[in-house]
Amino acid sequence: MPASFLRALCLVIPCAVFAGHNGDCPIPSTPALAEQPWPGVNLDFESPSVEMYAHVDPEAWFSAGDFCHTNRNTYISASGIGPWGNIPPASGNQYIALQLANAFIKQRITLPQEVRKSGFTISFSLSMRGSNDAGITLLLDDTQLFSGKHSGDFEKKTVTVNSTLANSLGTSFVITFKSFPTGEGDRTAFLDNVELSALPSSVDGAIIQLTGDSPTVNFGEPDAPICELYLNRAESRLESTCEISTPDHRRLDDGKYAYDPARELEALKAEITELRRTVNKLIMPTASIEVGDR
Ligand SMILES: [Ca+2]
Repeated sequence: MPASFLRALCLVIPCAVFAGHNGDCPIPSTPALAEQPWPGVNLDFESPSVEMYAHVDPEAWFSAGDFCHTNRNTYISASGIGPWGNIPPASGNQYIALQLANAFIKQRITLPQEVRKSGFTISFSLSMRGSNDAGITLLLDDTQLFSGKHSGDFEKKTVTVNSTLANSLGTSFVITFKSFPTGEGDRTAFLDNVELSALPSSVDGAIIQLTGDSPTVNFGEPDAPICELYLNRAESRLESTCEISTPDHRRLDDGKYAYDPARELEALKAEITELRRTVNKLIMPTASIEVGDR
């Protein structure tokens, strides 16, 4: 059936009857998506607010389907719709419905560097219209992470994006939920309460390890460093050709770290006093001589 004929017919007959004729119903290209901040916007489909249900784009998402089903692909639905089974939302008061073949929603989300390193989880809840047999497929960019279905009250699913996959996504990614059609006609899947959560970092902090016989940190140009910090192996001591200052702009050779004659004198006096006590103990049994001040 030619696409032009289908398009004309779609104007007078509900296009649901053509579901599955995807060869005649090309899927429109996705426009450049505005980047939403991590961990995503309107993931619980509470905006815009609707009464009962409405064919509207959820805020921050791009929603569409193939040509024949334009405006018949996605709904935002409020709870308590009898024909759809009175299934309560998994979060808030609304969820989204992907009704026909090739219906989808997409959102581009910023991926912070720390989340690229740790990886993250994607959890979401899905269900379907009671009399249907419908599912949902989840993709990150072009990578499929989940495809499945559930009937009855919303059921939570969780998939893990490990650090290897997360790091391959770059600084942002497109998350897509699309219908997983099990047949022609009305195959309405429900989606709600999408959540993205960073995995805990495997290590708190970081370790810098310098190996080799002469570990050195150079400051400045590689071939002409301004100064360097290096290990004196013989004395197990870090040494620097730089002057090292404290935050209050004192150098380490100032103050308590500097040579202090008065402090040295007091230390010597204490050592002498201790030495006298030791000598007196040794000579007392055999002599009456007592070592004292002169
Ligand atoms: Ca919700």
